[in-house]
Amino acid sequence: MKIGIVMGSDSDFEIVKKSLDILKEFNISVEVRVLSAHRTSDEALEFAKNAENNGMELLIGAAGKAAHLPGVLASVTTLPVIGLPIKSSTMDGLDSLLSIVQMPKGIPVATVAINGAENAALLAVQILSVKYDELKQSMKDYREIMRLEVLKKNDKIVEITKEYL
Ligand code: RP5
Repeated sequence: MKIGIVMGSDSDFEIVKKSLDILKEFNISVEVRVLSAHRTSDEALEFAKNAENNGMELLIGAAGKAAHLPGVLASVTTLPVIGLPIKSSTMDGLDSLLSIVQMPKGIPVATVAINGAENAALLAVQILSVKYDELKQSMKDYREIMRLEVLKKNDKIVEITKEYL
């Protein structure tokens, strides 16, 4: 199974890398590109148009500022597109979030939180798990590990706050 991740600039990579690490945990291979909706629009469109034929089952588009990239990708493919707003400007990423989430009807982009790279990857896994049963089990295991980690943190805080009882 394979997905594509397109980011608008190499300056987005530090955040995008968090998606890659999670996708690796789930054994999902990823084609990664730096393609801007504005600065390399032909190449971005070409990548999205050919994504399905090239074996990709979903796209993540990561961009900041006037973040048109995920919407532009979504306009030329029927693969699901997840938008990852990057905090890369003086507006704290709110510009990116609104640029990505406010798609016109007909061309949806499933938008995660500003810099929410982990959730972009997890949502991708969950979408693919409709088709791949093994991902469903892996996601259940992932959540169980997360649950146990939180409970461990709870135990620690309960212990160090005993004196306030
Ligand atoms: C967007 O502009 C990119 O996605 C990036 O988040 C932002 C800044 O790009 P650079 O000026 O760092 O290349 O297109």
